[in-house]
Amino acid sequence: MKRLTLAAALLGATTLTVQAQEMALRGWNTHVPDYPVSIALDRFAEMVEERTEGRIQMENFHGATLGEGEFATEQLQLGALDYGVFSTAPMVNTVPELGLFSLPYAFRSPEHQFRVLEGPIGDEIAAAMNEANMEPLSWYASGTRSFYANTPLDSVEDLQGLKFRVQNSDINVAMVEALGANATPLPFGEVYTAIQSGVVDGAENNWPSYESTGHYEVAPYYIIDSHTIIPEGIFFALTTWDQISPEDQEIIREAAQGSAIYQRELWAEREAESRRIVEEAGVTIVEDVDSASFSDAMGPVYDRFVTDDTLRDMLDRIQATE
Ligand code: GTR
Repeated sequence: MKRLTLAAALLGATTLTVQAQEMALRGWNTHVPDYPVSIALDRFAEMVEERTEGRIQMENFHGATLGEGEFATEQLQLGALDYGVFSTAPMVNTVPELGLFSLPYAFRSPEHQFRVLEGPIGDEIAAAMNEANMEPLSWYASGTRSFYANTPLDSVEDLQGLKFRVQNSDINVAMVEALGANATPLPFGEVYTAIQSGVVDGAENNWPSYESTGHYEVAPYYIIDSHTIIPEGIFFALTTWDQISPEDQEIIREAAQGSAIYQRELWAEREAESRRIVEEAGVTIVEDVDSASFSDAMGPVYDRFVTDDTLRDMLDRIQATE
């Protein structure tokens, strides 16, 4: 009995020491500090530090100072980065299920995608991401992506033969090729110069990224074809996550979810604001788009990437999600 008590006391002491131990974590983000993602990620870090009473210290590195997205994604998967806000686009090659989230016109709206990610399919996605050393904690708004170029884009025909920068994923390349254009995968931070110097004719993104990067200055024709909604969220390296006590994991998960609610509010405001800024700067926006002419061309992308029964079944369930 005595021994047991002693053991229990020792165990208690060890737990206490572990809990009191400080962890210093590094967070990656590609965007400039006043972007909705960055502001919400800072809020996340503050909440974690406060609620863990300083047991966990968080340092966010904005503006891709720790490297561009493709590199940072690899670092996360290797456990060399602790956490950050990542786009799932460059993860498609390691987590095939995420490919479904890069398919053009697979989701009816950002809200539809949130319902999928926050429902049972989201649990399957998390399990698949765990296999690649990633733990998703919450999902941020990432808008709808459309094409823009340095030459007028009034219809799908205008894209033919042009060269577009895409995020680094085979699906994005296939999507652009299915539209009769050429795709060049490049890091996000290189797009402005690539358009300016004529390496590419354009790119594709949501309103806030189109505006915050200044891409609208060099590619002032934006066609709202709304081809993809690619998820982004706060992801931890599983190797880091596993070192955190269950109590602190709970605190961090809640903070991540709180920060996502905040980010979605900031996002809605910034989408409108960014559109206003680019319109005032004289960007030509084509709104009345024959979207069927875009989506009809995407058959080959689905044929090439939705290749096995597991993916086909998940896609059916995504499309059946209300
Ligand atoms: C943005 C997204 C970034 C990055 C970027 C890109 O919309 O927030 O994470 O993926 O697009 O085009 O590379």
